[in-house]
Amino acid sequence: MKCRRCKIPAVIKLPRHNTAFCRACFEDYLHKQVIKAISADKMFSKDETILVAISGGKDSLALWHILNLLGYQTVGLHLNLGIGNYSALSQERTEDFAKARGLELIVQNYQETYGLGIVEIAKESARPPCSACGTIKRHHFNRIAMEKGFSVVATGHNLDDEASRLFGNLLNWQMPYLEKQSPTLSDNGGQWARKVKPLYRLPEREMAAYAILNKIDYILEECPKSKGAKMFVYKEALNTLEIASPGRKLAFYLGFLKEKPQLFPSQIENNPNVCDGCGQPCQGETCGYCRLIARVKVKT
Ligand code: Q46
Ligand code: ZN
Repeated sequence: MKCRRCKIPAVIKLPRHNTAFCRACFEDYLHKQVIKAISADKMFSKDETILVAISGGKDSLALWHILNLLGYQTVGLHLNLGIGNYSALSQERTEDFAKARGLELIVQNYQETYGLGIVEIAKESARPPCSACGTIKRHHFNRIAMEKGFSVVATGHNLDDEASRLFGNLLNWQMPYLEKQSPTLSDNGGQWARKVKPLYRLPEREMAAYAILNKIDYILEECPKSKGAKMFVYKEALNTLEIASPGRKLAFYLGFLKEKPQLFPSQIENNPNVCDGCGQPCQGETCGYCRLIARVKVKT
């Protein structure tokens, strides 16, 4: 197997592009996909400092690596979810990565903030762990960005994450979620930080290859609370389709983005309500985070 561009031995085959690349050409291709996402969706400029949400996994660490390589100013943000050894290891990987590269990192610990970890919060509020976790993560990304004056928050969601979320939203006809799904969520005229996903064009397999080639030391373990999550079933289903028809995953997601303005002419993300409790974007009067926390005896 030879690299299509320079004809030296290839390190990766990309069936969806009917091609193969050596390391240098693969990295060049991958960086261009990130640049394309940033410019097509007007995610951010080099004048801004980007708050990058870092879980300690391959996608977020690789995103941080790429943004710095491309010359963007960044600060990392790690939320320790309080899930035993998994969270301790995630924080360790993130801190080691930041330290080795001299990058600024903010760490927020759920256990210290609430006196409870995400598993206990989910139990007390009678919510599935991932649902409670997602709500709390979103709140703190927004809150920290607002308090520290960041105009943009970037997350490491890749194509598999976005396509499987779209698949789940369609299977369940979740119209409000479909309307909100986008690689860029508005800052509502500077009221909040913009939320962006610069890896949305890149599948998990390519991000894993990139992380390994760049010797990024990421956490290999899956979160113990992810077991049985529907999202993994949707990812599997899309992977089966991708094998039968390479490129299907990206076409599915890009097709949605193309049709979205016709499907939802007045986009909700450009006109959300403001939560009466915390001042963050929400769809009713009180946001999901404030409703969740009201049900849990957390330290204040
Ligand atoms: S960290 Fe949180 Fe994920 Fe763990 S509890 Fe679920 S949502 S699986 S990305
Ligand atoms: Zn709120």
